[in-house]
Amino acid sequence: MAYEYDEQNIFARILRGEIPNNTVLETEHTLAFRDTTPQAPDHVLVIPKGPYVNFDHFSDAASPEEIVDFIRAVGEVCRLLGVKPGEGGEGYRIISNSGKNGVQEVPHLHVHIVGGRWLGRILTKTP
Ligand code: DGP
Repeated sequence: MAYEYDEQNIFARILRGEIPNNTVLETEHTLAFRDTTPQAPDHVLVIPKGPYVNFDHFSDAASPEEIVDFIRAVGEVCRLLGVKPGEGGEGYRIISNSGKNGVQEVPHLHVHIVGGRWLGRILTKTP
């Protein structure tokens, strides 16, 4: 089944400039901005500018240029946040929620980069 992209989702509206955002990085194909409900001192969302619903959609349908730009942007945001372990940072976690079980709230691909505090183990058994 093909993905249907909702042009009215909140990140599409951010990309069209209809809603303000706190930009951390913008490249040709990618935008990174601070999450409005941060779960840690560093909490940045990285999104492709193209209409992709989630990570597997992006993997299937994006061009090589978009994919390289996006992945490089993720690394660059980690550098800008100062969280890269190889450069003296304390580390970070990348999360990309998808669909119902992934509890995805906004249906436009985004990865969360979270850091600035100890994050605990990746998953708990709750609820
Ligand atoms: P999720 O789809 O569950 O992976 O998370 C969506 C995230 O998007 C959530 O952490 C809150 C954030 N968010 C929702 N609306 C806005 C918004 O208008 N601006 C920003 N910067 N973040 C938003």
